[in-house]
Amino acid sequence: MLGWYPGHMNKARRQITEALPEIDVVIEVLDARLPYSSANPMLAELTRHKPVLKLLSRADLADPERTREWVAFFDAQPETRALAVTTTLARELKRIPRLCHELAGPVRADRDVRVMVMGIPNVGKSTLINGLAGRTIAKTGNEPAVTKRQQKVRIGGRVAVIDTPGVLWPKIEDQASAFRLAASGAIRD
Ligand SMILES: Nc1nc2c(ncn2[C@@H]2O[C@H](COP(=O)(O)OP(=O)(O)OP(=O)(O)O)[C@@H](O)[C@H]2O)c(=O)[nH]1
Ligand SMILES: [Mg+2]
Repeated sequence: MLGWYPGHMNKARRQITEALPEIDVVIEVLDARLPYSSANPMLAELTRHKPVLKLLSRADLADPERTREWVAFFDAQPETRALAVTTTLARELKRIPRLCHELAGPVRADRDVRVMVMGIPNVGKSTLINGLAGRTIAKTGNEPAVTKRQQKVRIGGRVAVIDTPGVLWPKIEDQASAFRLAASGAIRD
């Protein structure tokens, strides 16, 4: 596996690190079919001082009972809320701005709550941005590395969200996880 980790992901991770000090809330997008394997430990380390909304995307493709258990598990963690959605259905995203405000706590009245959307490639981050904004501003597609750079969008309700390129981590130790990630489309064919 040595040397597989692409340069664009290094860059994406660096830019996430640079932008993080200004961020109030992180939305970590996970694949509802593989909530454990789609969680990037590198991002968890970067964001451990931020409140986080764990968004389980592709709920339409996952086992509803298992998904409920995962949501309850994440919801019980400190400074963490969880929500399972079919990200392509904008109506399922309506609760997200309010959840971001709750997680952020009080912010100055003259500025937006700043939210950064992050996660592995091809999990639905840009689809989420478009659904929240109510218009197509981010390019989406069923392959990894569609998003090349950060993009900030104000979605109303005093919330601004930043889309980021998908990031994996250099050494995927667990072979079962590597297989699930490949099957989910996070790694190029
Ligand atoms: N079935 C289903 N498909 C989804 C859902 N959310 C996103 N998709 C599809 O998943 C694919 C990837 O979506 P994107 O929003 O481009 O993913 P991304 O995380 O921005 O990907 P990168 O920018 O490459 O990191 C697209 O074909 C979406 O239509 C969902 O909840 N259910
Ligand atoms: Mg994208």
